[in-house]
Amino acid sequence: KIVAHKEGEVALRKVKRSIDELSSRPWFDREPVSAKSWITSPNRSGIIAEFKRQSPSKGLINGEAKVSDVTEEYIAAGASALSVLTDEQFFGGKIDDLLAARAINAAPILRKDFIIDEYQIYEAKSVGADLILLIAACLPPARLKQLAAKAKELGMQVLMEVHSEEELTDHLNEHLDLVGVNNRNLKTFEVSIETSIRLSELIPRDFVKISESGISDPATIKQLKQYGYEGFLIGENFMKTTDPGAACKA
Ligand code: IGP
Repeated sequence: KIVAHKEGEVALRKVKRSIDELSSRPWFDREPVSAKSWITSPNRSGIIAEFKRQSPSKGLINGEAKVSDVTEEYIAAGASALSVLTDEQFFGGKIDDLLAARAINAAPILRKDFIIDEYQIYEAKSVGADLILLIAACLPPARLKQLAAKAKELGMQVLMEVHSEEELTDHLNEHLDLVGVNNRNLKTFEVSIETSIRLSELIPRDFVKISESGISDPATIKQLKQYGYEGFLIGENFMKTTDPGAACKA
């Protein structure tokens, strides 16, 4: 359902703005920073702090927060990277949210969306994204690999998201930089940290391991570190408060 919706959305966006136009936008020529190095830096928390207004599982999370304020505060609080939802339909985000975050942050920014087409990768680069998300559940392995290669060609890094053993083993390829295990089942919305623990030993060492979703306390992060996780993608837990930046610090 999501993939079908995205196909339509991308087709419309392509009509409005060509890849040539995207390539001539101001941020396009910026050299991306390395998410891998920021996330593994000992001076930072490993947290990839997400800006998320709403979600299909929770509805409205935060309708007030400003993307520029929140992202700046996340980084000041020690976050290693930012994740900005750009999906409108399901998450109430927009591509300009990433642009606004880029304008005031030097830290790596993830374009968080359902990427199914090269066009969206050019679009990500044109607003200054440093890395993109590719979701194994949304893409056949050969297609995912092709899209990852395109992102690398444009100088961005790639985070591949998986939720099961099969997705992981079927989709691994040499163009990926980080592998994220989503603790949330996208079909049932159920969250279990055990998913990260179970899949940890199947992720080859060349990839930085990220645990995604449902993380709400420092003890969980400590536990995940013991299984080799270096990055922790957290959204709701921060965004549901009136001061997401302060929540990230705590
Ligand atoms: C953040 P949480 O539970 O901390 O808000 O989760 C992030 O992992 C989640 O937003 C996410 C997501 C996705 C959203 C993970 N994978 C794919 C949209 C698409």
